[in-house]
Amino acid sequence: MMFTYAVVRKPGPNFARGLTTAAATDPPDFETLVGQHTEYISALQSIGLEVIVLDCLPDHPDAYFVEDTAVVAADVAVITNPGAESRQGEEETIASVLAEYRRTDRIRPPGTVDGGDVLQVGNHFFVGLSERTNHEGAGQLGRIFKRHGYTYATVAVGEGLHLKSSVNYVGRNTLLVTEDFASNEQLKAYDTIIVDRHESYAANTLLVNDHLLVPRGYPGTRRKLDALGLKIIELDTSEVRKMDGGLTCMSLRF
Ligand code: CIR
Repeated sequence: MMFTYAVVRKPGPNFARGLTTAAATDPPDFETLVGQHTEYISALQSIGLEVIVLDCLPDHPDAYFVEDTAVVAADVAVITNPGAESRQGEEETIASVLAEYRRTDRIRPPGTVDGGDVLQVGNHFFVGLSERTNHEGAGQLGRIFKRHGYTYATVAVGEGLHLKSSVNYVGRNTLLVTEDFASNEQLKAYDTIIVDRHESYAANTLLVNDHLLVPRGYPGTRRKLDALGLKIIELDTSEVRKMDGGLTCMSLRF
């Protein structure tokens, strides 16, 4: 999968009012976040992507995490119905952007899907069943994929917010996985790099063409990824992490 475009959204001053399970930590610092967002955009541009930057949405603090609102394949963009009530409606602003680049389809209620639960590896999609993505939504998505010639399988997401909080494709037929997914039967067709438990956040690593974007501050995972021989860009995601986000959910690539 070679990407040409990325869609990102500016963080809003309301960012800290989004959903998070990290209630005990300090709230995100807005200025630091803006700096991290700018570095993220620069990294994507340095890889050669054209970055489309959307304005923040005053009514949706989590709209920054654009990946949850759509799944973009080579020939179709599926607009999701996000699983958290406070996030429903974010997808409308994404739909109009993606319609310029792809035929679009939709996940319809009672189906819910968050894009963070959808991992594409070649012509195959793994769809995580999570607190955000339900059976009905996964089924709708699977039927759309099938019509477009893809295969798909559901994966139970026991731990973590989304599938891609724990499992990501890092090239060379290899998945980067947390210990919880290390012996998952559904993933056995791939080699795995297992992230140590104390670094499990680093599983949220993003393959963009011939580069890996890796969260800064996880040296054990960095060493393991070096063995793949890809170019690595480390990025600080400290403020995004405070809202349960990571490198994958900060953009939509296609
Ligand atoms: C949420 O709970 O919806 C946001 N605070 C974080 C979403 C992160 N998205 C992702 O990992 N795909």
